[in-house]
Amino acid sequence: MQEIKLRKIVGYAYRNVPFYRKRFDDAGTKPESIKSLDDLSKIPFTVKTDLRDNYPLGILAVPPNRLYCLHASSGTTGKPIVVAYTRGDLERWSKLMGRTLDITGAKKGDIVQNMYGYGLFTGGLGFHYGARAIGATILPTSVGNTKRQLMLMKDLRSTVVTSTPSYMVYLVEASRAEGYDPRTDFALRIGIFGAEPWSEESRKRIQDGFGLRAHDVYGMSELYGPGVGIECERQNGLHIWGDEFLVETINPDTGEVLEPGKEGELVFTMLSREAMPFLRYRSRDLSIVYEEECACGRCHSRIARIKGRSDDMLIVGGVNVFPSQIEHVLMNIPGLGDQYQIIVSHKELDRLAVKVEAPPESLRDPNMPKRIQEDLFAVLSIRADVELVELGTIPRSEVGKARRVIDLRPKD
Ligand code: DLL
Repeated sequence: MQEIKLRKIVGYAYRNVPFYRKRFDDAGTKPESIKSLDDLSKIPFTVKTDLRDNYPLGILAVPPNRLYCLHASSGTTGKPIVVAYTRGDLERWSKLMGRTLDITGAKKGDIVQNMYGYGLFTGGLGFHYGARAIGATILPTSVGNTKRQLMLMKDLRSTVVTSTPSYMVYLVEASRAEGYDPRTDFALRIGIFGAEPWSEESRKRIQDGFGLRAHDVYGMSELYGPGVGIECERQNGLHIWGDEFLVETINPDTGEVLEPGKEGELVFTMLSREAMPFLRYRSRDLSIVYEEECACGRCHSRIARIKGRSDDMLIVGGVNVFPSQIEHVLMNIPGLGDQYQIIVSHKELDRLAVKVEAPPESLRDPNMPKRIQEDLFAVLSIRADVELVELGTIPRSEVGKARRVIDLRPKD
């Protein structure tokens, strides 16, 4: 099935997307030469900056009037990347999300409290479609408003919860502070957490705190959104839905394809995406692919929990932040120095702070920090604490460069 779909999608992308036609032609690869899975490595990679270079919709394979939906996520500079879905894409994604919920044991009769953000981020709507697909009852609380989340979680007897893992770890303590006993006051039995890296230690805190089973879920906007991979009840690696995604690992420096079992960067080929077919898309996420059958009996191969990134993208409270986006904003504001520092910390929740050098006139300007904060918010959709400091005060290394990113978050 994968080979049939691969041949079809390669021909489709070549015929319908000038970007792919050029890529193939430049690489001297004929679509007809992709016959089996062994030929996958002949296909040139696609990368995030290809989306930026073709902003907003240059990689479309269908006329714009066939699009049913658009989402967006962080680009590497001022503009986001935009991803598009036809009606068929939305149906496929909904089915995948239904399966993603089903594998965790969620079913009709469950109340799914969906604490992922609704909007341009794919998390909220992705899980919404999935809950609809399995006939569960959806409670679309979206992000934030902790008191209300907890009140509804208790009063409506939510049984399944979806959110970033860091927010759920926070809720363990926040619920106690609000006077709840998280183990007895709530009816949660399943939690589905992803969109950012987390650890076994966080899993334990969530599971012990709320008395539920916590599943890791992986995805990204370019690959529909959440639902690319999900842990089954064995909680031993995330199954990648093999009828929709081919997964490879490569050496991030050389692009060389690695054997299963070796750690590298994950590369995905979508097998049926209509609006925006992604061929050999470099995720920049580091992991390991396991092809052995899982003890659950499913034959969809698995990946290990994401180990990190092969680029400098930060994830702050589930939101993707590229240091280059922050630089782009700062450089577009007149009256600032060119040295800055990005400080990420964690106190209950993730926090982002930006320190930037400025000449005396700007230091005296009372509106400057607010303006920077607003411009950063317009690009990142998160509020950063902004501090202006005198020129020359951000420490430089011996080669004269400032250390741009300081991540003070505990590793667990
Ligand atoms: O984060 C989609 C998503 C929503 C996944 C809800 C899971 C749950 P993006 O905003 O495009 O999409 O960010 C994608 O987030 O390349 C990873 O670096 C990171 N990421 C996603 N899931 C995990 C995970 C959504 N389970 C980027 N563990 C990806 C670690 C994750 N990192």
